[in-house]
Order: sequence, then structure tokens, then C-alpha cells
Amino acid sequence: KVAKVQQDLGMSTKDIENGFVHYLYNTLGRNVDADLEYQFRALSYAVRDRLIGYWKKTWNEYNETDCKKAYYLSMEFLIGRSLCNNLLNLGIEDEAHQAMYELGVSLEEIESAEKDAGLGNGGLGRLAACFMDSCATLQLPVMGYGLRYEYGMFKQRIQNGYQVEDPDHWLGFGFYPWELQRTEYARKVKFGGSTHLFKDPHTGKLSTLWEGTDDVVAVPFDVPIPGFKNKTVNTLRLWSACAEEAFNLTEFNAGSYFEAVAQKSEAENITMVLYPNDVSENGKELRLKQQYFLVSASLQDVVCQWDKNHDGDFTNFAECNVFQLNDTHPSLAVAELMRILLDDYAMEWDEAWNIVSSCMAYTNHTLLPEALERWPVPLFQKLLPRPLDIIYEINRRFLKQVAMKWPGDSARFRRMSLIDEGNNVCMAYLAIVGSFSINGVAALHSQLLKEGLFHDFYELWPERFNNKTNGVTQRRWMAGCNPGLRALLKDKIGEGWITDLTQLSQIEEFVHDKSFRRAWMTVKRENKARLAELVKETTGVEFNVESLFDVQVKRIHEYKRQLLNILHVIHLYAKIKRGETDKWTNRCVIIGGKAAPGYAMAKNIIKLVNNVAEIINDDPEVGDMLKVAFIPNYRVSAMEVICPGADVSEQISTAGKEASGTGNMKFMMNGAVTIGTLDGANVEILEAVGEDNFFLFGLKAAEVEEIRKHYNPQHHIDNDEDLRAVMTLLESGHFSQFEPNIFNDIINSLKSPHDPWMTLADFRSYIDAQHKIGLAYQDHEHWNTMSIINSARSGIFSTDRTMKEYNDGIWKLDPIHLG
Ligand code: DL6
Repeated sequence: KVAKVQQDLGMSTKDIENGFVHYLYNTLGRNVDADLEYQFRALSYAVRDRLIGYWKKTWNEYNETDCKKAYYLSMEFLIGRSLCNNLLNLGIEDEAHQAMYELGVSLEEIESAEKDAGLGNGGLGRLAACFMDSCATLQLPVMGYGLRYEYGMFKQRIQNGYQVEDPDHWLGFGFYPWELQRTEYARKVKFGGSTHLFKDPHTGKLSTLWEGTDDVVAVPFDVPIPGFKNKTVNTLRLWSACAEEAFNLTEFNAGSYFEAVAQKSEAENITMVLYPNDVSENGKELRLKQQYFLVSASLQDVVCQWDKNHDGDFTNFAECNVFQLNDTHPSLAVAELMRILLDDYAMEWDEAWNIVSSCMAYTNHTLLPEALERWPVPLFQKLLPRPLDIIYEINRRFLKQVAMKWPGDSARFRRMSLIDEGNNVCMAYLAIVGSFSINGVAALHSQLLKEGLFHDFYELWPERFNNKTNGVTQRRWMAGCNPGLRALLKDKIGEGWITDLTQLSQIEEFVHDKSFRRAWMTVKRENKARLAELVKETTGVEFNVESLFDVQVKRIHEYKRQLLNILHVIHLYAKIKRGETDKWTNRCVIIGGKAAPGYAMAKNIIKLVNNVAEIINDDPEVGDMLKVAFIPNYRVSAMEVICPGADVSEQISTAGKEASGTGNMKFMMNGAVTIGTLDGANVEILEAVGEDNFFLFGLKAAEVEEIRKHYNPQHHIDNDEDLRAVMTLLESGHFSQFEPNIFNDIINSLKSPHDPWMTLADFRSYIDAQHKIGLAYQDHEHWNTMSIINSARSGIFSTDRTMKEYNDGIWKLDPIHLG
């Protein structure tokens, strides 16, 4: 009977119309002409109804078949909007479109009323969201575990050129239509207290008690993750912190009302806000609490479920469960699973360690040493005394192994200890010691991990190290965000590429086909018009779609070198002012991205971009030859408009610093041509498209390290007229006339022989590559060919391929096909 009711929901236009009207009238008490916000809610509920039957079926199938499962533990899932994606994956976009049309409302407008779920900073969090989409599409039994932050990534506003941060209360009045609260799976997480040895009077066995703790309740909210038209709906479980009781009633009744309330809010603070820094948050107590909260709730969840289904028999646990740690943030999982097995299930150390070290796998996402998390031991002792005991014991046993392999090598012993000489716990090392697999996210990155950052560990366990090059999901990043391209591809090669991106290579057959080439150009031009509208709306700057659209959007960080980009812009401006405009290509430069609120230099870079933009855009002599815009509040939904409209993709980090990059892949798929250094996944993009379809420049990673030893930026300034002109303009205060000297720190860093990012070392080759781009764009036909080839050869950058590789090499799950 239940199945019948579910079936009756139906997917037809009429069914969706009825569902929408039902929610709007009966649940929300509104009419069809209600605000977009209510229309969005009603349609989302109607769509969610259509996911729930599949969702339950998937869940039951995974439990009943007792299949091996993977759990993706991540502090960030940068989901963005879901309505459009869920319609696409359910295969009911046309029906929804028609249903709304018949009611006189616009589906596009409803979709744009959805707030981005911005539960992540950038690449790492967005990657996690793409992984979830691909796992569901591949029908892999994978569950995501994360945190349900009340406030996601801050909203960025630009005021007088400066970044201003506003809170992102994405839940509005607690409303997110896609989630289901599941109080029945709530878990308790311990903090504080102390540990004591306890001897069982009957068995004489010693065990450790962790007592006197302040417990916080983790309440799960489940978000459905549908695969593409395959009836699989996986689960992303996000934990929300809740005080153990609404108030501590004893205190409340004793008259300590405020203390009772304060305790409640301290507990609930844990999931209040996402830390808005994509590199490091070392030393922040609340951040460590967040990490343990995620790990403890998720592992208890998995272990309890296992216990229930297997009557406490853990013999096959490691064969049937694998935990993928998304960076070091969840590496406490190693200690926490040990704690659960030792303390809650009275297991012996060796048995527990065998299980833990066979089911943890760690992915590293950065080579920047400052991003390697280290937590002070006293903080650990205060918050997590029992996990700390366990880390000490893991370290003691591990260092014995090190001493056995390298007797007398005390330097190595000190280097490899999980507790460093400053008395901090090194989270990356904890993850490495506890994991059977350690991977980087692009070929170069994985190589550099072995040669540099983790070399000692690589020498000890070479077999654990591997590479899994990142990807992005083509469902969101092509089919969803580029309907013009989707229609053109459908006409030429069908829609197989939506689940097998390598099929895109078939469009290379049409690279000389006149009508296809014309259609390709038309799609790009329409997308550029859409992007120009966004620029006009958000910045007031008018772009001409005939110009070259040159785009750099990503977090603002010195290593990503937005500064190099702006130096080039100043160079072009200087040329215009000198009248050197022979064979000129009109160019619109877009820069966008958020700076961590405490990162002064990054915020100063934003101010510089805005000031340069203002001077250039207001100069009538410049006109259409050069326009510059800083797009505020860069986020997933903005990228959905930006990447289809780009001609040039800027991937210009100092070689050896960007682990992979994924924006580079989104641009490539949508037919942009890359200007880039040999860094991260650029290396693999270059390999795929060849030097004729990529603008390569700059020092290679090894050269950067070699030249660093005697880096002399002044030498570059003295020997390069163009660079001198740019630096003179900057130093003259031309871009800071009303706020003198505000860019001194930037100028000093560029001119410092200790500039870690060595921006001026790459100036000349960058300017030359940009010049080639300008000339190449003048040959529209040739540019069009490069654009088609970039997209045609982007097949390997789908997360479907990435997930297959994780599965074949690490997880070894069987796909579960749902009938
Ligand atoms: O792997 C996803 C993404 C990479 O594409 C970027 O290159 C990398 O910078 C980013 N890493 C982080 C981690 N930062 N820290 N810690 O965001 O991961």
C-alpha cells in the first residue's frame, strides 16, 4: 500500500503542478501569485516528495544487502542551490518548466530565489559536493557526514573598494526545504572532564573511564543526494549541536537562569558558524570542538548501526566500512574510532588498531605548510583528555617502528613524532599513521607530497601513497549551468556525456563543421551576454560582448596571485595611455573572490583591484579597450553564470603551491582557454589539450625553489621597462590618490627578495603570454577551434572518473543498482 501511495505521486507536468499548488495553498496558505520565496518553498517540497520514495528505498537496500559502505567525512560541503540540480537528476526539468508555465510563473525566477547553501570556503568544500553527486550517479553506497552551520560562508559586499563581511543566515527562519531532521539518530558527544583507570573487580581488566564531561547532543539533518536518473538517492548527514537538555534544569530551578542559558548557548555555538578561512585556523578552541563533534557523532552513528545489525561482532567491520578523511580536519577520527572500540566495546589495543588502520583513508589538499593543522597539547588536554591519551599511545607505538627502521636517527625521530617540539599535535601525521591510503589531488601535487612535505612517511610506507586527480560534476557545471551548450551537444552527440564525459571527445569531429562552429560561437556569445548582465547588475560596469572576457575567480590569496593579474591590467592601461594600441584587443577583466576576514593582505588586494578598476573604467581615453570589474560575493550560483561566459581562464598560482584547482576544469569544460603555470591540475589540462590550446607561462615548481635561493625582484624591475612602468604607476599613488600609501604593503611584498610567491619573477613571461592571447583572439575562427578543443578534451575532469578511481583504488565498493 505504501509503495502504491508513493507511485501515485507521479512525475508528470500535472502531478508537479498539483504538488506545487497543494503546498502553496494548503501548507503555506498562499496563492499562486505569492512571493518567489513561497513559490520556491512550495516547488521544493513538491520535488522533495518525489525524492523521498527513492531515498528510502536506497537506504533500505544498503542496509538489507549489508554492502560495504564509504563515509566521506568533511567539515565542508559547498552545496550551492539544489532545486535545479534535483530537477535535472530526477529527469523532470521539462515537466517542472511546463507546470510553472501553465500557472503563469517562471521556473528560472523560482530557481534564482533559492539561497546558496554555502557550507564551505572554496575548492575543498565544493569538491565534496561534486563527489556526492558523482557517487550517487555511479550508484556507490557512500554517505557524506558534515556540519549544519547556522551561518555559512559570509556574504561579501564592497564598500569604497573594501571588502565588508555580512553574516550569511542561509537558513532564514530555520527553513531549508531539502533537509529532514532525524532526532531518532541523535548522538551524545563528550567534552572536557578527566580520565581515570578502572579495574574491573570481576575480571581484573584495566580500562579507562572518561568522566565529568560536558556533553553536547548532535542532531542529524539529512539531505538527499539524487543520482542522475537512476533511482539512487544517497544521504548527506549534517550534524547540528544542541544542549543536552533545553536548559540545565537543576541550575534553572536553583535560580541560576543565566548560567543555565549560557550553557545551552555554549553547546549550540559549536555549529553556529563556518570558519571562513580556507588555509588555517590553528589554535581556535571552537574549531577543535567542531572537528571532534563531527568525527565523534559520525563514528558513533556508523558503529551503533553496525553493532545493531551484527550483534556486536566487529570481525568484518573493516572489510565493510571505509572512512575518507577530507583533509586533516577530521583526522581525529583515527583516535575517536580507537576510543569507541577500546572504551565502549572493551576491545584490546591491537585488535582495535587493526580495524582502525584498515578503514581510514586520508586526502591531502594543500602543500602550504601553514595549512598543516597543529593543536596545542594543553588545549587538547582540556577539551579531549581521552582522545589525547590515545594519541600519545599511538605515537609511542609508532615511534618504536621509526626507531626500528632508522636506529639512531634522532632527527628523523623528532621530525616524525605526532607531537612536535612546540608541544602541538600534528593532525596530518595522525591521519597518515592511521590510514591505509594517503592521496594528493593532482599528479604534481601527489608527487610533491612524496618528495617534500611527507617524504619521511613516504620512505616508511611508499605503498600507502597514491594520486586521485580532482574533477567536477558535469551535471551542475555543464548540463545545469549551460543550457545553450547542452542543447547544441544534444543535437550533435546526444546526451551520453552527462554520465560519461569522455563522450565529449566526439565533438572534435565537428571542429571543421561550419554550422556547428557557428552554433558554438553563438552559445558562447549568449553566455557572455548573461555574464555581462551579472557584471552590470552587481558592479554597474558595462561590458561589450565583442571583447575578450578574461576571468579569475577564486579565493583571494597571495599564492593564487591575483596581484600578477592586476599588474597585467595596469600594464595594459599604461600602454593605452602611451598610445601603444597597435593591433589592440579589447578586453574585459573580471576578478572575484572572498578574502578571509583576518587576512589583511588579501583584503588589500581586493581594494587595489577595485581602485584600479575605478580609474580605468572612468577614463574616456580607455573606453572599450579595457574594462575591469570585481564581482562581489563570489559563490557557487555566481560561478554558474561566470564559467559559461569566460573566454580566458586565469590559473596563475606560483608553481608548486596550488594543489589542484577545480575552477580550471569548470572553465575548460565550458570552452574557455587557460592561461596558466605548470601547477596543480593545470599540468593535466595542458597534457590533454596540448601547447597549441593552452597559454603556458612561468617558472616550474623546481625552478621556483631553485631561484628562490637568490631571488632578486629589483633585478627584474631594472631590466624590464614594462615592469618598471607598472611599478612606477603603483608607487606614484596613482591608484590611491585619496588614501595615500594604502598599497605600501603590497608594493613592499612584491619588491621583497623574500616574497614567497615570487610574483615579479613571472611578470615578463605572463605579459608575453597575455600578449599572445590578445593576438590569438583577433582570429575568431582560430579562437573558436581552441574553445571547442578545450571542451572536447575535458572528459577526464569529471568527478565520475575521480570517484571511479577512489572506488577502484581505495574503497572497493560494489555499485548497488536499484530497480
Ligand atoms: O582539492 C580541492 C581543492 C584544490 O583544488 C585546491 O587546489 C586546494 O587549494 C584546496 N585546498 C583547500 C585546503 N586548504 N586548506 N587546508 O581548500 O582543495
